[in-house]
Amino acid sequence: MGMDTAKGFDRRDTSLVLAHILFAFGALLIGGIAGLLQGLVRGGMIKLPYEIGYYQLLTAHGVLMALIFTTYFIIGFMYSGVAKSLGGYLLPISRKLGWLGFGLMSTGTIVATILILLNKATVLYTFYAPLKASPWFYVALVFVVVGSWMSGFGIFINYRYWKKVNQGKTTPIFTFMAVATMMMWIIATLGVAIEVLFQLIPWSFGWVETVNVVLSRTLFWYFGHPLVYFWLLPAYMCWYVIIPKVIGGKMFSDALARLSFIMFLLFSIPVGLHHQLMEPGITNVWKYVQVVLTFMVIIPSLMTAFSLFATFEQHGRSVGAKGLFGWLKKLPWNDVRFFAPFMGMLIFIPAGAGGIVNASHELNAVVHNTLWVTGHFHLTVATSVALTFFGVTYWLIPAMTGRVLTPKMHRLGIIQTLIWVVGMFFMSGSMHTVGLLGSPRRTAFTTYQDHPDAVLWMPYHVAMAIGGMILFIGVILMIVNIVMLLNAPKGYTEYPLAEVSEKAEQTPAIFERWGVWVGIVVVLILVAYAMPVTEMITNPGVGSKGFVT
Ligand code: HAS
Ligand code: CU
Repeated sequence: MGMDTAKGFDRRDTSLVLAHILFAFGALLIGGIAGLLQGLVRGGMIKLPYEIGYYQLLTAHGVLMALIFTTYFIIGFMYSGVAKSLGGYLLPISRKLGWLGFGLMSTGTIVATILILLNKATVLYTFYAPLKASPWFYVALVFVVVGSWMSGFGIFINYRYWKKVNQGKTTPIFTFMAVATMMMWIIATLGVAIEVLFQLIPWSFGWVETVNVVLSRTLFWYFGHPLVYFWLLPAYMCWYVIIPKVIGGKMFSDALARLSFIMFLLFSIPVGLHHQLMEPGITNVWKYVQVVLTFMVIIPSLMTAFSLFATFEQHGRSVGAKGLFGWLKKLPWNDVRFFAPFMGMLIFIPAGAGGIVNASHELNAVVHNTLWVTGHFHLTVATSVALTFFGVTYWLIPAMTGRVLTPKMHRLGIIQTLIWVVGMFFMSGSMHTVGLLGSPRRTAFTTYQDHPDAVLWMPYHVAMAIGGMILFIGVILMIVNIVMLLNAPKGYTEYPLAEVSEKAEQTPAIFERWGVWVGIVVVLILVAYAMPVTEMITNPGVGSKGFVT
């Protein structure tokens, strides 16, 4: 049935995957254009024509890059790996849910993008109240979220079916990780769904006059923090399961990898208040509790770093590496499937350290609402995650289309990666530095009446724009690479899923007792959120009218 042996995949699955991946890169291109322009505006280098606003571009950039590019890529990647690891094809019902999700998300994306371009939704990607968008923008967001749920259900159903036919067997790790990530996603999106349905939609239609701002932001960050792990975990899936195979080695430990995903499921959600440390109206105790939990969620990333070093070293030594760092030489530096994600890992070390700075209450007072934070997330999501997704693309597209990755493509991919890293060094480096000097985020070009502080900031803003220009070249080269991949020579490209090292421990069966984990998540959420949210509802203060920029 439609099984294409040259690819080892069902044609109907590959078209579902490709639709998601190509849509993702379309969003990256449009979001990249917005990013370039806003960088140049902020650097004082251009003025926007046709009454296009800076904040309008900033909204388009954030929504298309951070929300749309990521979500489409992630769903496409997960469906491909679930199909591969569960026997080569998807259940028909899962495939249908995947397409239903794609349709709903695309409808939402198109409507939202049009509204942003019409300047009817200039509310940035966090759509904080009291900034008010057209109600249809929020309705469009509901389509995107509900669409992603459909794809999540598709994965769950396929997984349940596999479990039934393979009783007693341990689920292939790729699918296990996809299930954990989607569970986290669904629990997390409940928060934003409540915010949008019960607060923002009634308020923007004018059915109610005011909105409880603190509550809306808390519901947003209940979702917004796990959102960043929804981006990160698929990158970790590549680091844990794909990269060992690409370098010719094995996974260091199956159990450790699964345990880290369970820890992400447990600790990703009850930590959103670390985005609201500087906000009034939330008792310090609850900020403290959530900062402690934030430090818990750092642990699985440290475990990941450890596993990766172990994988690299174990492989290096198995092929004869000597000395403390000899294994470094054994890594396949001219293989883009390795090189791009590796640069992502490398950059995640300073990126994660920056996150730990943010999470520390006193230091947060220094960096909050400055360009430092913008620098932080351009290293995390826009470099560690994005470069990993690019690295996946180089083999995923050929594997889906029955084509091969040529040496020339490897070279182009490595050049693309280097351009990205250099552009980000300038852009994010300047953002971090000028953020420490106090330059605010979410601000168009201004000289602040030539205040001495602002005079100091200007060179950094120009360096940011130069980095942005380099990055834009990186976006264009990535799109060129994708077009070339789609036209690469025909042939077989393997889907690289690693095996586990013989030295690894057995995987405990408790890891798949989802009921237990979800139960603990619910308890943690109640501990972290029940009291502060109750306070916000019973003592709402004065609600805010909407503001439109
Ligand atoms: Fe963050 C703000 C805290 C991780 C994204 N973050 C943001 C925002 C975004 C974002 C988008 O506590 C802005 C939201 C907005 O618009 O307002 N973040 C953290 C912490 C972590 C963290 C504690 N963030 C991420 C990730 C993101 C992301 C991941 C996207 C993907 N973040 C914050 C806080 C704020 C914040 C506050 C609010 C700031 C404010 O005031 O507004 C941690 O998860 C980080 C843990 C990571 C590590 C690194 C482990 C290293 C690894 C690599 C190993 C490398 C190898 C290769 C093996 C501890 C795994 C090396 C090989 C060699 C040979 C050397
Ligand atoms: Cu966070």
